Amino acid sequence: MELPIREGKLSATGLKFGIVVARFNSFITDRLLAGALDALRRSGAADGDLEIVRVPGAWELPVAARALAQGRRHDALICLGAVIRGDTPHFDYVAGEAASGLARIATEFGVALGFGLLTTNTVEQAIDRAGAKAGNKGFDAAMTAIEMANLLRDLQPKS
Ligand code: INI
Repeated sequence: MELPIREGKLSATGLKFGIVVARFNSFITDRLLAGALDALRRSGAADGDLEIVRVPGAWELPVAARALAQGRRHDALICLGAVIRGDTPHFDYVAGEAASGLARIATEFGVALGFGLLTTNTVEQAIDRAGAKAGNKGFDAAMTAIEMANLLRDLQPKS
């Protein structure tokens, strides 16, 4: 007997995306954005269905994502930022608040949200995850957003 497994397909055709990008550490976040756009276009998204919102830093990602979620114009959100550890505890506050704020929005609004926030100890680790040795976290976040948008649509009660 075939098991009734539900999983989201990886097609972005006809889906609308809101992408929130932090400007802080833009030499990294620009690469994350390029990765996300590459994933969306290669999966069938049209440029006219993409809305890009820039915010000062990762700490501002949740409030902008919340505004987009409230607008309900998008099938999925993708949030991109890079928090790199310095010598002070600032890192923990920015990274922690950004991550928990985004998780709260995803669950509260039931919206597909690709979490593309890098939290690294060094600049080199961030570079590696923004298109160098360890893939591109922006690309991965966009693919997750596509899959979750399709899955959540499929899980909606049928009227
Ligand atoms: N914002 C980041 O996106 N990454 C960081 O590494 C970072 N550090 O290290 O300070 C950072 N700080 C700014 C923060 O996100 C807010 O924009 C700022 O505090 C103004 O509210």
